[in-house]
Formats: sequence, structure tokens, C-alpha cells
Amino acid sequence: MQPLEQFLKTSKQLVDEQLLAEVDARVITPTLKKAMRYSLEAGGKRIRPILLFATLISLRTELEKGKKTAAALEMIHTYSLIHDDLPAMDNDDYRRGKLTNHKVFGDATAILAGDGLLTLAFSLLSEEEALPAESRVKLIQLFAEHAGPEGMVAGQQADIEAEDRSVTLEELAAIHRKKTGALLKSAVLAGAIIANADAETYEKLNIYADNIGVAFQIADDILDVVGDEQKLGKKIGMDAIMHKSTYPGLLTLVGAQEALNDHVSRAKEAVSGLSLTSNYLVELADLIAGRDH
Ligand code: GRG
Repeated sequence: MQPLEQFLKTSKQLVDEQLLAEVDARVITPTLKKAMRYSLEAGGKRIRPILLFATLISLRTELEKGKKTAAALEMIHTYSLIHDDLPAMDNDDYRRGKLTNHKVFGDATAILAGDGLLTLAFSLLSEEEALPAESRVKLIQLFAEHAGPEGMVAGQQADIEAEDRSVTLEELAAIHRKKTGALLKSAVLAGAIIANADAETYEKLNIYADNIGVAFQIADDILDVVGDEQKLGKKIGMDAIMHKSTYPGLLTLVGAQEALNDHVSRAKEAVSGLSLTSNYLVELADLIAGRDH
């Protein structure tokens, strides 16, 4: 088994190759191709594909079977970031230390690049020849549910509606479970579908993924208070400036850190009884909790 560091590198390489090959082969319109590639190559951590690959390895399944699904996941994630940065949404000029898509290509092309990535993702899922048709349909359903108006899109809408008013901790958790958590969760569940996991394993991974999703968001909120702008590639303190409700805001920094630790423990506990062939899921839970960008 590769050490985690090496596994992260291998996973990133696998998904990067797949992403660029798909866009290059399928997108003919030059400006659109450039805009799509710009955000795909802007330096994302690839945490969702990594979670998918970690689940596959843990369930004794070849990574080859998850390559297209990993690329589809990252396309959906990238579309959400491009649209989130638009003037009509967060109006951000920089992401990952680089100009945002609409700052380089204009609003119209950025919207279309996002639309293109979202649609292309579903093409990939439908065409994954390494998987039986039934698994492909399950994956399409999974991503549609978690990324669409029952998941991430609903979370984004709720987040917009929560601006400039104080929300309770329960409301905040519900928003982020959908906005950030849903897609992260679908990464792990996609792995379970590809590996044909039994019902008990699926349920335990579901609990793991749910807690990882919340932990990821709490870590994000904490980094907005105490993070390093250089490492994050963006300004910190924006949540406070934008009057956004956050975990540190509602719980204090210490309370948010405790909540983060609690979700990571629950995630690890969920998978502790499974006979997994790697420790990557546990290691990733720690990595998410301790991340600095
Ligand atoms: C526009 C439908 C629609 C949804 C946007 C995910 C999202 C919803 C907005 C992003 C806003 C944000 C900063 C959320 C906090 C958590 C998060 C998803 C951070 C970005 O994900 P990373 O850290 O990004 O995986 P990288 O840059 O590594 O790819």
C-alpha cells in the first residue's frame, strides 16, 4: 500500500489526465475549451476524486473503474466554483490565488464554461464502459440528487437567503450539509456504488461521508479566521466582512474546533468496524481536519 502522500499524488495525476483528455477530445469551441481548462487547471486539491479513489482502494476495487466518475465529480465541483464566483453570486476576483473565470473570460463565457462542465460530467457517467449499465444509472442518480436542487443547488440558494440575517446552528448545519457536504458525500458513495458495496458497508460509509462533509465546512470557516492568505490563495476574514454566519461565529473558535474534532471522530468511528483494505479513509479524515488550505 502506498503511503498517503504518494496515494494523493497518484490520485491527482489520474484524475488530471482524465479531465484534460475528456475536455480536449470533446470540446471543440476554442474559447469554451480554454475557459473550461482554465478552471480545471487552476490548482484544486482534488479532494473529491481522492475520497472516491480512497473508497475504491478500501473496498478492493481497481482505480481504473473510477476514473471517469472521478473526472465527472471534479467537473461538477469546478462548475459550482465558477458559478459561485460570478458577480451575481459571491463576486470574487480571485480563487486559488488566480483570477476567477469570469475575470479572465467574461461573465457569459464563465456561465457557459460552468454549464459545459456540468453537462459533460453526466456524459462521462453515462459512458463509463468499465461499469455495468445499472451502476452507471445509480451514479447518475446519485450525482443529480447531491449536486442538484435537492443538494448543492438548494444549499447555495439557502445560503444566499441566509445572508445578512443571523441563523441558528441547526440552520447553518442544514445549509452546509447541502451546499458543501452533499457533493463530498457523493464522492464516497460513488465509490461504494462502483465497488458494489453491501447495504451495511454503504450505510457506514454514508455516516462517514456525512461527518466528513460537515468537518470540511467547519475547517473552511476556521481557516477564514486563522488561515494563511498565501496558502489559501484568497483573503481571510471575508465571512465576517460579508456578515456570514459561520461555525466560529456561532460557537467561538474553540467551540468550532471541538465540533470539528467531534465530526472527525464520528467519521472514523463509522468505518472502524468495516474490513477495509486500506487506512486511507481514516487518514483523510485527519487530513481534512488539519488542512491549511
Ligand atoms: C453555484 C450551484 C452552485 C453552488 C456553489 C460549493 C459551492 C456551491 C460554493 C463554494 C463556496 C465555498 C468556498 C464553500 C466552502 C467549502 C468549499 C466547497 C470550498 C471549496 O472546495 P475545495 O477546498 O476547493 O475542495 P479546491 O480549490 O481545492 O478545488
